[in-house]
Amino acid sequence: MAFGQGVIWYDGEFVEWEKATTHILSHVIHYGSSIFEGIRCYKTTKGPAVFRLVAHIDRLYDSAKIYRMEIPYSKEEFCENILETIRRNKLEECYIRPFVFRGYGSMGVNPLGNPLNCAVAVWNWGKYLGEGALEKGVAAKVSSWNRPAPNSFPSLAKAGGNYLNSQLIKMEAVEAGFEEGIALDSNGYVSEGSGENIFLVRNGVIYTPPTSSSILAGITRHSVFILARGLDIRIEQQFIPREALYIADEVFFTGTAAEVTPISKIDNITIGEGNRGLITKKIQEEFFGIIEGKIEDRHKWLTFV
Ligand code: PPE
Repeated sequence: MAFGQGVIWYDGEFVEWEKATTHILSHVIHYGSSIFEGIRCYKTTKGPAVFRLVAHIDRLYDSAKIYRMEIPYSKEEFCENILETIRRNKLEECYIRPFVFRGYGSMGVNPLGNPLNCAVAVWNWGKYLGEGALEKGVAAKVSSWNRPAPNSFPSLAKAGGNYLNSQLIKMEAVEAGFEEGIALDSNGYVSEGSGENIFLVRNGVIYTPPTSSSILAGITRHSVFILARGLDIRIEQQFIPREALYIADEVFFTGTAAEVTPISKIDNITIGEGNRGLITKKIQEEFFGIIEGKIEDRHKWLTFV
């Protein structure tokens, strides 16, 4: 099913794609009041399987809690709705977008008088950072836009409004001829990409910014921690100064959409040899091995559809 086709689960019912609409005076349209997830379903040798479904649903409910949204379904029901949406659309692999938003009722910043709407859409979504990105890597630019300061926009909530900041980062990068932007936190330390977490490798050790650097606590990021430990590669969370990126042996992005994508150049400085590094490749092999069903799913990351 391509983007624009099939059925969408919307407030407890399956509706045709073009009928899944909301009023233009919905709260979310004016004030960015939504929370969402991005999940991938992969075609494995044993049939379609969703990667880390429970972890994503837990994060959705965490985002809801931060924004005082009472989702009227249990986590189990939400998971089942996702699986059923994939089945009804007869997809072997897809991107899954569950979301919850403040709907139509009243205007004004106070969201509490508006209904909460819930939906799940699925579609085929190819390579996020372009064809060949997983092998060759992408060029990135340190953004002139920072991530929000602590206690401004909560970065641990995956909220629609946060993505205005991401859009500024992405547009600046793309208009300057780069595939992606890398934002610093409000103290000037490396934070993350517009829609990805970031890792660097130096002298055989992997480093990534801590959650206190205004990052989204990525589920792919968490998976990399577990894969690295399984490979006996040391991995540390620490504040990362911008210039550490330039002198790293390898740098890579992680995310549901971006998966594990090497970064070959930052601010036109070549990283390492300028191609996918050895540790990045090892992490990719483990990651893609598990999601394709070629390596045993020893961490129970797959939910079969
Ligand atoms: N940081 C940000 C800001 C972010 O949006 C994502 C996911 C991540 C880190 C990585 O998180 P995780 O997917 O749990 O490993 N970005 C989602 C949205 C991308 C989009 O363009 O839409 C995604 O990858 O699905």
